[in-house]
Amino acid sequence: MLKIFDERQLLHAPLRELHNGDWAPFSETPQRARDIVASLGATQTPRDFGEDPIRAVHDGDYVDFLKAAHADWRASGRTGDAIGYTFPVVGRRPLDLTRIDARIGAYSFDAATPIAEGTWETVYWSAQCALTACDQLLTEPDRKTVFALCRPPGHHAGRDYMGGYCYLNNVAIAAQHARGQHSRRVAILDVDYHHGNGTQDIFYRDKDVFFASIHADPKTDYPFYWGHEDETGEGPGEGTTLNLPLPQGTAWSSYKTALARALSAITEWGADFLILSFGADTYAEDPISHFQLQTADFQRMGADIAALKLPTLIVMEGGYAVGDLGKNVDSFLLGIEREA
Ligand code: SP5
Ligand code: ZN
Repeated sequence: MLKIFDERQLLHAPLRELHNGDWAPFSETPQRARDIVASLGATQTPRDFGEDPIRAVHDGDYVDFLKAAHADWRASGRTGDAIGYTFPVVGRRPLDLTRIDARIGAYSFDAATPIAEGTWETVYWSAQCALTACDQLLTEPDRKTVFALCRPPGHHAGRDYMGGYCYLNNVAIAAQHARGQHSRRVAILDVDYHHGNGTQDIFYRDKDVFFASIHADPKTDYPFYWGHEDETGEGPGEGTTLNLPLPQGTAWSSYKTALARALSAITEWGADFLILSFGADTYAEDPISHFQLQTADFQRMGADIAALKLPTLIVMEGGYAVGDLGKNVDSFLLGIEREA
């Protein structure tokens, strides 16, 4: 299986995040990607598609903000990573605010997503990674699956906001490329422990992209405000969003039932291209999550997904059990390859 990764994705390394009322070490570390790379074998570097496909999903002012935010932070006399502390609660009037704290709050929904010196370069190459993998799958018909080792992850990022360690929405950027350039009927399946609120938000009113997510119930888990069962899409997109929240403690025996539901919804909808938001934070030993999947369960998950026989782009999202991350990704890819 072709695997895409770029060393520049290691540059972004914020020190800390606000969590449960206190500072905590930043969980989304470069070591995550190193751990996966170490067990993947050979990877290829991405092509450079430029900013156009990024700007096809994200608002231009948000992208401009991301590129300049760290320098703006330093210019206002700060040290360390740029991080917001005030967020507009309801709606965001187009105010002409210049202070970095006002702007960073307006473009983020949590204080767990700092901007460090190498952040733009890292998120740029992470997006190129998804685009390259997607393009290979579209242009080389012999390929059934390609893995994009995206880091940082992307599924919490919306058109004009960051959050949950995510800045650019890698799967949305790839989905837009697949439908825009290649007229594909795209379904996105999100199996990260956390609900993919950014992806949902981007396609919520879109009838041509199906979004299904299996995740920890937002009544108890981050990101709290999205991912509830009654969120099913809006306007023309009504019925093209499927949320399957599961309780903390969920193991494979009940996870697989939800997975089967998501997969049959994708089949019924008539997708001809599948993009997977793959998070390994459903693992029993994940330090920030509360499901009970074992390493061997990822192989089962991969096999069930590959049984759809759709061209499948696998995009890395979360997973924080450094040390076991590589073997969990391997187990998943093995399941995909054996069945494909
Ligand atoms: C992509 C993804 O999996 N994002 C998850 C974001 C979850 N943020 C809320 C939980 C934060 C827990 N942080 C604990 C820090 C200890 N190092
Ligand atoms: Zn996650």
